[in-house]
Amino acid sequence: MTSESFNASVFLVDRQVEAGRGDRTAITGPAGGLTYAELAAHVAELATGLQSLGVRPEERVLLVMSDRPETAITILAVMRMGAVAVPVSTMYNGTELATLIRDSRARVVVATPEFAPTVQEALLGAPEVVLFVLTDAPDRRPAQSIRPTVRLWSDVLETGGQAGRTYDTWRDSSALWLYTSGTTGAPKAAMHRHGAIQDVYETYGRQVLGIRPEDRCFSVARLFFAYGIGNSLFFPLAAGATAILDPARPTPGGVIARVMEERPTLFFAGPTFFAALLASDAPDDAFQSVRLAVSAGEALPAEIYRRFTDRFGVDIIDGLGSTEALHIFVSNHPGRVRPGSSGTVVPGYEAKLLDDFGAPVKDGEPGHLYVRGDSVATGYWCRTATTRQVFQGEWLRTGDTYVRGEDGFYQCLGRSNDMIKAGGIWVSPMEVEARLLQHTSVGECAVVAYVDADGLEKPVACVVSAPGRTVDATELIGFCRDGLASFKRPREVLVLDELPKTATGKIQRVVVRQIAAD
Ligand code: 3SK
Repeated sequence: MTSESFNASVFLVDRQVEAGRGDRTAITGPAGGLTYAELAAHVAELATGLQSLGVRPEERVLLVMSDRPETAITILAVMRMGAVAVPVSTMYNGTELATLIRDSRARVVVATPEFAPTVQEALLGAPEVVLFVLTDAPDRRPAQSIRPTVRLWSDVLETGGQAGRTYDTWRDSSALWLYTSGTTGAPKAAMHRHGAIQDVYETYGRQVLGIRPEDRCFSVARLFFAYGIGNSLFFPLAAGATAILDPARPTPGGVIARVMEERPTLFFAGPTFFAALLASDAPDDAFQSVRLAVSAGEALPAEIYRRFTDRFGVDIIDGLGSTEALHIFVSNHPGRVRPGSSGTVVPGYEAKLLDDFGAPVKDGEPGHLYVRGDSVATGYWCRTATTRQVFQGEWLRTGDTYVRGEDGFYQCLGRSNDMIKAGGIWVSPMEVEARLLQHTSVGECAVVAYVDADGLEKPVACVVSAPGRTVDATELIGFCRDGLASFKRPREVLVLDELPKTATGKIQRVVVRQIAAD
């Protein structure tokens, strides 16, 4: 219902205080901790402070912030005062950031000190910004400028004083914009409603993760990703649990140290990071505290699942989510995992597979995956043509090709535009990659189409060797021929030092295709 009052910040924080959980830990980690009562007070203060500086409901506040308590407070305060939080990747350079600030029409930018120089550069190309709020660096105050006004975050908090009024947002009010470019294309903002935040908690958070107040959540994906903000903010706070926030850039060594120190019960990462953990010298009992690991971002190859669960003794549930859906809508379930499959449709969502002409495909046949559910974004900001292609009525076109078994389990065949037609038959890159990963010499791989001199597509494998191993291309092709229908085997194997990845750790297949073509 459009005009039902609902504020995601009140749902996530104030509700816990009202339920008598004020003294429980909401946030912990190396950058500091907060109880729910402290979090609620700071969120209210910052919301009031921002309002008193002229920040208005409905306008965008863009955040360039590492994962720390101030970031959670800022996101929640912006939502509480009815403005729209736009957390963006901290990996952009000044020019890229300026493009996003202009695109979002944000008049306010908030940053943590490590990104101050990038933001300062970006502001030269973003004339509409009137206020720049910087969280405190112990050794320096920000330089003042004529435009925009520069304020210290702690001063804004203090100005806020006693808690102000929550803006009367509705379920359908815009709460959060998340920029996505997929694996190609210019970033565009998926616009999410306040209600969608409760929706992802009720569907995936509660019914799949079974998250409870005793849980401690730690996510390798950062707060500026849809995956990360669900894992580190929406799910733990909605459940009255604890979020572990770490401002450091995640590396296998750093994450292992944090896991052993903070003892999370839920651990979230993507296949690339699980592979990196396997390649590290992490002790086998490093994940002792974890009751469940979650993988998303890309389909988790069965071989990485098997190696990780064998070595660390922790089960991984793989799931499929997207920025447009806000979180995961197809997933394996605790105790009901099928390795190599994305699982079944999460309660609260519906999925369908269609052929190229829009007709439903039978179980066992590949089709383009569409999903519907309440958490789906209202569209992309100022991208009408793309919005119409992707958001089709109630249905969201995911851009993935999947096959559904009779038992309702979905298996990823790849992005729809990554499928390879070899000898007139469709080949799933994922299927060939799953076979390659069974070979002990393969650490990571990506299979792409190479167009030969006759204009015909052939699968080519780009492979990174496993630590201490050497790849023998001929042997590897024979290994694939033994385990797959012959037409699916890679015709060539290229050994690379690393695979090109996006900021979110997804393989950039466009770049891999260029490498294969050269
Ligand atoms: O990046 C993804 O694919 C993803 C996975 C889970 C939840 C949200 C997202 C964007």
